[in-house]
Amino acid sequence: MAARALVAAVVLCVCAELQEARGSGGDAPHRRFEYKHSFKGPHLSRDGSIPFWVHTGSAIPSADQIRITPSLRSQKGSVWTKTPVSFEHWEAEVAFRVSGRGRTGADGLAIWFSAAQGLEGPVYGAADQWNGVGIFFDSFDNDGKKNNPAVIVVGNNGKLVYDHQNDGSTQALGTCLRDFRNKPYPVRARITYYKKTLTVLINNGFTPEKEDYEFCTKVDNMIIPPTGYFGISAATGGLADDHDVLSFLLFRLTEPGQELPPPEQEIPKEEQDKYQEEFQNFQLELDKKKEEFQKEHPDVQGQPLEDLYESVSDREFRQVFEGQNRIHMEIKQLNRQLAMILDEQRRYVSVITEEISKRGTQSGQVCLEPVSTNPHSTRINYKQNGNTVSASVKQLAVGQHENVGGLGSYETVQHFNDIKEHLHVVKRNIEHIIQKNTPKCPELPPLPACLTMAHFVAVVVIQTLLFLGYFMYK
Ligand SMILES: [Ca+2]
Ligand SMILES: [Ca+2]
Repeated sequence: MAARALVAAVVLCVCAELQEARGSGGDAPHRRFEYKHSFKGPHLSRDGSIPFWVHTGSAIPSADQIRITPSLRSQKGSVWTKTPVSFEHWEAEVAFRVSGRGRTGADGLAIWFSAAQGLEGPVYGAADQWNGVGIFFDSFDNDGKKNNPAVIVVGNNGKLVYDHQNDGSTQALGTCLRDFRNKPYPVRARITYYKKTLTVLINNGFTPEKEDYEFCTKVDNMIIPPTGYFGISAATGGLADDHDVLSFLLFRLTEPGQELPPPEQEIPKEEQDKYQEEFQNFQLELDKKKEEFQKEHPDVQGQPLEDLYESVSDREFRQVFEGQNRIHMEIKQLNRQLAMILDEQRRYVSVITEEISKRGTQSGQVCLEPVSTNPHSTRINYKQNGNTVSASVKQLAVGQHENVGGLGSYETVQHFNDIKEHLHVVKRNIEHIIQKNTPKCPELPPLPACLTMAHFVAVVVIQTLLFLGYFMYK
């Protein structure tokens, strides 16, 4: 019940906020919702009781309404606030339905503010000789004046006996004719008691518009007890209607400029404990119902309904997750390839280092074969620059070694650049040394002369003579 009460309170508070907005302009009084003197669906009642309210007679609370009387003969029922109210100004909004098969119905419904709870009696199911005010929705035309259904306001100081036979017409402080039976939407009554004036507005239930109120009646200089109980009662007679109340919302009114009353004190510990117990019972019942559902539907057993379908946000999460997984796999693949490349490089470097150190130990100096393929070049001695080359290669090896240890992407790239630079240094050194120390080709000794001028002239002369002789012969 506690959970329900709290839910109802939250729902009602939202309504109250909306109502506040309505009443916040101009000279309108400040409205504050009073959940302890109100009720409303959809969790109005769960176990047959109404939080903060008592019910008697034929009244049957359900989740979304209270049936004050069923459409049976001679029924009486009522609901009353458990605690008295002592607001100087107030406003009550009541939504109800009066429905029956007959063209006329009976008896009617009453909204009360009286000094005592009129738990049972002859006046629309509540006690007569009340001290306060009753707003009656009289369905049945007892006096035959064809002026029912009607709304009448009757005040009482606790001594007056209601004139039922005349539909209270002799006692009415205000009245209006309204047919409130069998309407498509709930009928609503807004009763305002402000500055000793009681105003009744009626929404006739022809439209779903909740604020569609019409003026019914007004009573000036209305004196009511400073403290009293709110109640709703109903009765049937020979004819019978269903009298259903959907909500009762009470607002405390405060004049503009007046200090707002202090907020309600905290819930007493006794009530807190009670609510806690109710809440636990509610949870147990819920678990029980879940089990029953699973037994009845074994095909979805162990599989909560909400897991059967993927929501939009779930799908987005899944896609992001899958995308990240793919990126992760790609990075891993790249990492593996990089490791292979680095491994290969390390092998080359170690071969070079080995070779250099071997040569170094052989001659005490670092010597390398020239890179050039010039057939004339001979062995080159890198005596002067050997140390630099060796250092570079060693550094290269160290860098390479560090690389293998840490394969972080950025560091790896850095190391690669380092290696590249070192290799360039090595290359430059080698080129420099080659340029500096390349030996020139030895000059060849002059070949011995095999043809003298005299021989040459003699041969030419002989050839000329032979040529001339040949022509002469011809
Ligand atoms: Ca009547
Ligand atoms: Ca009448």
